Amino acid sequence: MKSFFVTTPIYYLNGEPHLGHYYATTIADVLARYNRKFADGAFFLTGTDEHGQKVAEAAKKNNVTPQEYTDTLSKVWENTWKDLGISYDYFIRTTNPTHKALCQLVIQKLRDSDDIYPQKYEALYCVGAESFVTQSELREGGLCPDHDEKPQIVLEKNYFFRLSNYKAKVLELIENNTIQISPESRRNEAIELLKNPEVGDFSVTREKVSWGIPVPFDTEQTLYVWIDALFNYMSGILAKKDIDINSLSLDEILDTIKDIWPPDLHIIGKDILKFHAVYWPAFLLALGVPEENLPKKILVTGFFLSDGRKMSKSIGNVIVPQDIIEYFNGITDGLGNDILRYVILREMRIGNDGDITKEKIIGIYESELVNKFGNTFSRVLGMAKKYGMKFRDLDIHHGGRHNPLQVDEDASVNEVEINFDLDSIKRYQSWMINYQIYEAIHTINRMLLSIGQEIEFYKPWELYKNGNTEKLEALMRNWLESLHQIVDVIDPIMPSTAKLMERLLAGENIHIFPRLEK
Ligand code: ME8
Repeated sequence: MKSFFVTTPIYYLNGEPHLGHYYATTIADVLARYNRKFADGAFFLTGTDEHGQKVAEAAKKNNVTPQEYTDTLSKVWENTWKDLGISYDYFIRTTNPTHKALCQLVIQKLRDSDDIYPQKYEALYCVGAESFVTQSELREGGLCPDHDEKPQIVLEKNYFFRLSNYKAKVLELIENNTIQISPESRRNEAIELLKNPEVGDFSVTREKVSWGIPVPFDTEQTLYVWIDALFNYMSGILAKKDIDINSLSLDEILDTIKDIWPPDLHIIGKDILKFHAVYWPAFLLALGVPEENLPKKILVTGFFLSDGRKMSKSIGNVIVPQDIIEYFNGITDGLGNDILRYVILREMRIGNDGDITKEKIIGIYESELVNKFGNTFSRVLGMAKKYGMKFRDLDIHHGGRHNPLQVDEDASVNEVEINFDLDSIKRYQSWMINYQIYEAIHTINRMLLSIGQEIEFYKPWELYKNGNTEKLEALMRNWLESLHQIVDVIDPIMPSTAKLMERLLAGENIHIFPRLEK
């Protein structure tokens, strides 16, 4: 059985992780955890993009060699994800020897098949974006659209990739959804790019950038950092499996990773759509990778803004997740990271831009985590305690919640909107299978709301007063089972909270989301 293969972009090492990187990585983490728990397992790959001009310049600024610089900083990134409980299966560095060997095999194969050719040319290059830009893309003042930099004029001999030979095929694969792109607006953008005659053959090597993977057939050249970067999605699996690729063909290589390859989901920011939706499939096709072995889906996130602009290391307007996490760690029992995860996934529908302020986070914390999650748990568990019923004693079977109608056949369900039934879990799963975490969270909120509505409708305090124990027990069993199911569905999104909730259900006297002091 193939596991769900999910990737984040590999991040440039010209700074430390900020909220934008945390966002993409958290989405991947939630989906990996979901698939491990509810489906056939996951392989979750993340890492760092270590070559190229931008990283070389950052190293120089710090008076160290690029290798020393990347060794130190990649550890910072890896440790940040570890500290945040990000459940990646492998952390790929593009300075990894297996990665380098794969890239050299790739460029050699492209040369042998005449998919690349040498050419002299002059163009504009933005180091911040590690990308060639055209005059028409520049902002006012001749600046790069995403960075406060004037592009450099580059005059070099490079090798060019014959993208023009593959554009029609990639277009067909996107139009017939062999490669899915979400949201729709980004799919349309990719289609536009593929129809645009200006998007043509492009340079895949650099002559004057020494910090890169050497081109095996031309000692003057290194690989363009983006070609190098994209192949992390393949080399990451090979490195994890510790496969020596030196005597293998690409077909044999793919055969060794077929329990994971192809990628089910690439999570990327909207700034790197062209590389993933146009260049990446074109390279794979040029290498002879069959259609069914191409990436299945590209999920394109919007930007976190700060002061109305993209939060960016190059611009320097970043918010780091740790500041927010520490604040909430001070209030809760170490749930700061979970709270931030919840808020960013609940607040930003994937694809939209957004900003997160401390006020916004506090608002959502109070209205949902305190008032819905915390409140429902303490209400149900408080009643169970008062009525002398323990979770254990009620013979609760996982997933065996009864429909409230079976509890009281006379009850008029029309009088109250009862949404929490066995379908809620299915609804949650269908959102998650479609990577709609925002909607999945909404479903969980509806489940909590329904428990509250049922309590108001059945008035357990009256049943207790009237000595209607049988009905009271049946209801309490349902509510406790509902809480158990909430723990299951919240686990991929807020794993530490789920653990605390389990302890609560086991009878420990703890408080998950305390109210903030005014
Ligand atoms: O582009 N809001 O790396 P990178 C949301 N190395 N997401 C953001 C963000 C923001 N303000 N800023 C960054 C690169 N990101 C290449 C990728 S992949 C083969 C190579 C996220 O460090 C977003 O997903 O500049 C973006 O695509 C990613 O960080 C990588 O940014």
